[in-house]
Order: sequence, then C-alpha cells, then structure tokens
Amino acid sequence: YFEIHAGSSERKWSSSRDSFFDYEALRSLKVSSEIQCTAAARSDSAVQLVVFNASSGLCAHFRCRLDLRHCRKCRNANKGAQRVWTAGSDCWTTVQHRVSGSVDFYRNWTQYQSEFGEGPDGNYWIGLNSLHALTASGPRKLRILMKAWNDSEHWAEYSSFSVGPESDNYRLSVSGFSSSAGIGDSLARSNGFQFTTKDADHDVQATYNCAERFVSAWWFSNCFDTNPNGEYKDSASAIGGAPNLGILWKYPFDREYSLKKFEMLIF
Ligand SMILES: [Ca+2]
Repeated sequence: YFEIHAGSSERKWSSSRDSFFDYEALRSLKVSSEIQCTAAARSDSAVQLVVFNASSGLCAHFRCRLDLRHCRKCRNANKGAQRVWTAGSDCWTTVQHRVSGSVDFYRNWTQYQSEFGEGPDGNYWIGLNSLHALTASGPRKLRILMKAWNDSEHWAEYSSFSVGPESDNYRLSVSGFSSSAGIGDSLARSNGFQFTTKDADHDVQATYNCAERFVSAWWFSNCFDTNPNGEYKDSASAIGGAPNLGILWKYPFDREYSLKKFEMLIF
C-alpha cells in the first residue's frame, strides 16, 4: 500500500542518466509503477535516486555515498547508464579534478584562465574566468572529494565560495567549513589570497614563487595547506616523499602524502 501525495512539500523527481558511482543501495521492494517507487521514497529524505524496473516490478532506493546530502554531478550524458530518477534537478558542477598523471597541471597564467584537461570525468580545470563568472552573482557552495591510497573517501565543504575578477587576480573568498570525520580545514590558509602561477607571482612569500617551487598553481599565501594542482604522484611515490610536492591536503594527511583522487565541485 502506497499513499501518493501531491503538493509543495513533496520532493520532485527528475529523470536522469546519472551513473550509480556516487550512490549506494538502501533497499529494494516490489511495486507496480514508477510513481509508487518514488512515493515509497517520500518518507526517507536520505533517498536521492530511485530505479524502477517495469518488467520485474523491482524498485530500488539509493542514497549518496559518503553521507552527503546531495551527490548528483552535472554531466552532459552518462552514455549507457540506466535511466533513473534523482531527487531534484540541481547538480554539482565539477571545477577541478585529478584522477591520474595524464594531464600536466604545471601551466602558466594564460592557461589557468581557461579550461583544460579531459573533461569533468577525468583530469580537469574549468578555468579562472569561469570560476569568477560562476560566482560573480553570489557565492556558491564548494565541495571537495578526496580519495586516499587505502581507497578511503573523504569530503570537505564550504558554504561560501567565490573567486574575484581578473583585475584582482582571481582572489579567493571561502568560509563555512564542514567535513567528514577526521578532515580539517586545509583551505583556510588560502582564503583572501590571489591566484599564482609559475609566471605570475601574487603570493606573499617574498623570496620565491610558491607555484614554481611546488610545481603547481593555486591561491597561495606563504604558501599553502592544500595544493590540489600539484604533481600527480603514482602509488610508488605518493607517500613519504619530499614534502609539499603532490596533491596535498594537510589535515590530516600532512605534507608527505599525495592523494589518489581529488575533485572540487560547486553548487
Ligand atoms: Ca612570491
């Protein structure tokens, strides 16, 4: 027996081609229609995705992995993915992503102003001009997803994120930190600082260029507690090498640990 309510308090479900990667199964049940499948999810706010198989009558409910409230990523098409329904039509836009060493991130100012890489599913940078444009009308949420070499996954979130204009060298404003267990605020040290590349030193380290010394490009102060655009290290060299080189998030990984995967998304 399922009660179906229409009304403003009910969550809206949108058809989607999301892959299941960011979700984990909560339960499955037998129902007779997709409407019943979504209605059955109504009382459980953790459910963020539903799948209904019309031939078997099987309805499955999924929630976001990592205890996130909302995990849907903006993607043009996940070709081949099953047709599913997700709660709401909003999604998180990937602005930076590291998954391997196949794209060089040690680039100059002009290159960092624009998009480069393999697209949001691969190694990717959306570009400083886009970051400014996306946050110019008001701050957005920033979410950071991290995967360590033991395959544990972690997140950090900032309730307010914005990037200034080119005339102010894309100054970063970030605040409102929260995170999964054990993750500390490693971006605070970059708050209020301009962007620096190897050919454009806007950091506050007087004797050298932080981007040049740490083979990266970032909102450096003197210099950083996180270095997402550092060199990608493979499993053999990611842990225990020279400090400050690699994809760092200091709290709690510290400065001799380069993460396996790193992704920044805004909402
Ligand atoms: Ca400097």
